[in-house]
Amino acid sequence: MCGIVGAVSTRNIVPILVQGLQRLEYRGYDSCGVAVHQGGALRRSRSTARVAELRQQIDADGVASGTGIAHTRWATHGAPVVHNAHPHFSGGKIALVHNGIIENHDELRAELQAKGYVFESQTDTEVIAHLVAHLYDGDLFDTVQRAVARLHGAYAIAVFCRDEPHRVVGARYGSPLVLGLGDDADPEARYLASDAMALAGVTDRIVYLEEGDVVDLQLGKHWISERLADDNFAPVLRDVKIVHAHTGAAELGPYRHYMQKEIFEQPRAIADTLEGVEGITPELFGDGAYRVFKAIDRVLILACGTSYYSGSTAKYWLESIARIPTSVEIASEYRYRDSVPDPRTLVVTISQSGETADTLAALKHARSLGMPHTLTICNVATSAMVRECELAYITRAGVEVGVASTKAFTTQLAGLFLLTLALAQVRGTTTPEQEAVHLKAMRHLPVALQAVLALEPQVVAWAEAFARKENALFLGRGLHYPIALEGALKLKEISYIHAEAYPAGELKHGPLALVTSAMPVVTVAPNDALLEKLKSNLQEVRARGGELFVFADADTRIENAEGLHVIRMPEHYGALSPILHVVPLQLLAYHTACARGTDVDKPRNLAKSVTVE
Ligand code: HGA
Repeated sequence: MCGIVGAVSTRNIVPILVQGLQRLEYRGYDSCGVAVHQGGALRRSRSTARVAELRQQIDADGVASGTGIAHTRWATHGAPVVHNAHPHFSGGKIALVHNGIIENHDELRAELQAKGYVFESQTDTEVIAHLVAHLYDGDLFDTVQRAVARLHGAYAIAVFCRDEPHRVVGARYGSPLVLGLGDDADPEARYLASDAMALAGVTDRIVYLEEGDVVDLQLGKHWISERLADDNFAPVLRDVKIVHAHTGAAELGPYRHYMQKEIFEQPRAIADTLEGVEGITPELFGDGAYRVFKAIDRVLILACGTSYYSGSTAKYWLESIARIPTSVEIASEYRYRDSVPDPRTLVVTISQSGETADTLAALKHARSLGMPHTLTICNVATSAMVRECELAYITRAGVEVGVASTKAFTTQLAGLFLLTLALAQVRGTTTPEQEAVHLKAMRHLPVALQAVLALEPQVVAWAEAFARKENALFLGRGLHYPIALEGALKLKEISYIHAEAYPAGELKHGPLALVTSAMPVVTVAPNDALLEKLKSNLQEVRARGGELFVFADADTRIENAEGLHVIRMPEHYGALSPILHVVPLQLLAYHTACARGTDVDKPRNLAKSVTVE
């Protein structure tokens, strides 16, 4: 999603700004731009093409300076066209980039228009640029503090003023922003970025700004002010952390797309995630986890999208193995719902990036309701989510570039299974022998996943048929119902085929009406306690002429027949079976999308880390 980079330095910082944008590119964006302070004026280049094209445009325009800001935009207000791309200017004096959404933009726009400000875009962001220009009193740091006090909604901003060269001011509330300090090569430089990854190789000295902070960047110095409850600001010191951020620059190797590469990386990602897990102990989740696990008797999982489905799978594990009542909620719903809090709840958030705006807000909401015990399953150790939660399990999926999540999902499942076993241990619902059997099965997962990945050629054959469809149904039962949901989501996200998932027992309560010979029905068929029930559901589909595509465990005795296509999975893998069964669904979505010729790694309208509400 949107990215911000900003800098002040004695050298030309445009290459660093552009490189920063390139590092944030994989998150998805629809336009990009850079603005600098050059020759006593504001200059900018903006584009709806890729950052590589923006770089050429910048070179052609001769944009160069020691003061500048840059942005990748994922439009929320106003179409993805050049005049809506950031940076936005006001009066040839203020240049500003913004991540987030300003909720009172209509009211502010009316107010500023009445004062004579002319708007050139349809964005909510432009109101901030004009507001800063309107309030400007010769001191940008002070002005921004007064301006942000008028904003409702979420923002990370970077702004500079024509009248104050070598000064950039940043502010954050609800969207992430970090300050970077110059390294030995350029000690006077100061940087801003929405993610430390944008500054990888430029500096590893990072200050994570807190909610409400405003930061002043000047050559060789910086100041931070925190926002107080009465909307005044007070100077504050924030720790400098040494952060070895990944560059995100992963090589494609023999793969056609990052998504394919990431599907095939799952055995390694799971092995890395389990590395160092010598046995099950609450401390896998951080110091003090035993005390927390003893103090709770419910679990509330908050997540969005694919992470919501990993949480939905974990509910089955937590209730059946750890015998702990668990609810799973979509973060964007929970944060606004009038719910009944229970202080003896472990609030578990799940997010690949750890910056998902809705999940962060849901976490804060849960805490504000009096639920202090929080744990996150997250792929980014330096993220806001990890910093905000009492306990954490960091998955080691590595950088995930494809917008459609794959290895992040399966490693989340691995982390959630460990959580189940740790809670089961503390609650005495598993014996040491049962725990050892589960752990052994987890350690064998990388090998088991390899066997599933070997099914790719068979999935490719199915994908040809799928590519001609416009609708698909996915069925699963029990633990594999969330896997069917995830399979349908993958197909929607990257192939744009309309897909819906149902627990197979629900078919006859409505969706069976959709089944004709034109409707492929994908079924997840593990050899578990519900197999015979599932077989009856398959009969219901066949009886209506529906065409079945079944991923069946070896011992299910579901055989190929007229209108019934079977891909044989390995032996049933017990409680961990969802981690294996999701893989062919990822492959099916991937190869169907390839056959339809879509932009697999950057599907239309979607972004990687969803940092706006
Ligand atoms: N609301 C602004 C910024 C959008 C954003 O943060 N996207 O991730 C706009 O629409 O330009």
